[in-house]
Amino acid sequence: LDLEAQLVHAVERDELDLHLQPQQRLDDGELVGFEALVRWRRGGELVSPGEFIPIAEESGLVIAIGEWVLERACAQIIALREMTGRDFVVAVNISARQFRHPGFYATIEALLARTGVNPASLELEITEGAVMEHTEAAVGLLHKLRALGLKLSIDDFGTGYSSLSYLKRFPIDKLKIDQSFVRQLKPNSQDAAIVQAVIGLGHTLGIKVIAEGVETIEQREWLKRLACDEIQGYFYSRPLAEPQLFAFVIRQC
Ligand code: G
Ligand code: G
Ligand code: MN
Ligand code: NA
Repeated sequence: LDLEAQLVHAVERDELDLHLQPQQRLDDGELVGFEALVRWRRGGELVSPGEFIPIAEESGLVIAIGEWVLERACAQIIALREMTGRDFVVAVNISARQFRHPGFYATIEALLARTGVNPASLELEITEGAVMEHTEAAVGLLHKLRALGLKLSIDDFGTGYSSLSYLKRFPIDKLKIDQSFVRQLKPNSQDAAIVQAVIGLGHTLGIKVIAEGVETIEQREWLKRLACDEIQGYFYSRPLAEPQLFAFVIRQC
């Protein structure tokens, strides 16, 4: 059976897991949120979302998988709140097709009503590609989602066809600097110049900036010096499944 045929049953057979990768604020070192990353247990092997999300996107299965992810993310927001008394932000990756799906807004609205989560605890990560096509509709939708109280971020910032003008028109809370700019980050490098420019641009527009793929203390220190707001990456923590996730949170709180 090919991946697509098996993926059809992944949700109903309970083969998906949601791992959460912690995000750290740099000025005080606080744990502030998480990115939700889906995993597929296919038979005995773990299939990476880099492999199956494009198939899900192509076939339309990404709508059902995306709803499952949103549902689980809200359940985790509630569980984390019960455990710590704090509201953490959980960021969910929204694929281009999911974002453009006519039922997307209604799905989000119903989810918030049903679960009762604080909307400010749910962040939607959109890629530049998803918002750059059909710009008028995208702008309208982003404003409607923002009016619900959700957080919005641009994922993989700098790798797409970034048009800087959209940052002015889109109600964005956060830019996520792609890991490709962080990997070889060192003082006086080209990547450092790009990262510094993105942070300056974000801050000028009142947008927070998080750097992804931070693996070393040197990268973290350099980002802190550049006034980057938050980091995410193996240096702080890998994406965590449930028992490790709750242990990590208890250690931080
Ligand atoms: O966790 P990992 O590095 O394997 O993720 C690979 C890719 O899959 C990343 O680009 C990530 O954004 C994407 N991805 C992970 N989880 C989800 C999800 O729930 N929905 C969508 N649309 N993409 C996801
Ligand atoms: O496209 P997106 O930014 O959503 O993808 C995030 C992906 O990056 C996830 O699949 C996650 O597993 C991976 N990731 C998270 N932290 C690190 C890191 O420090 N180094 C590397 N190489 N990958 C990371
Ligand atoms: Mn992401
Ligand atoms: Na990213």
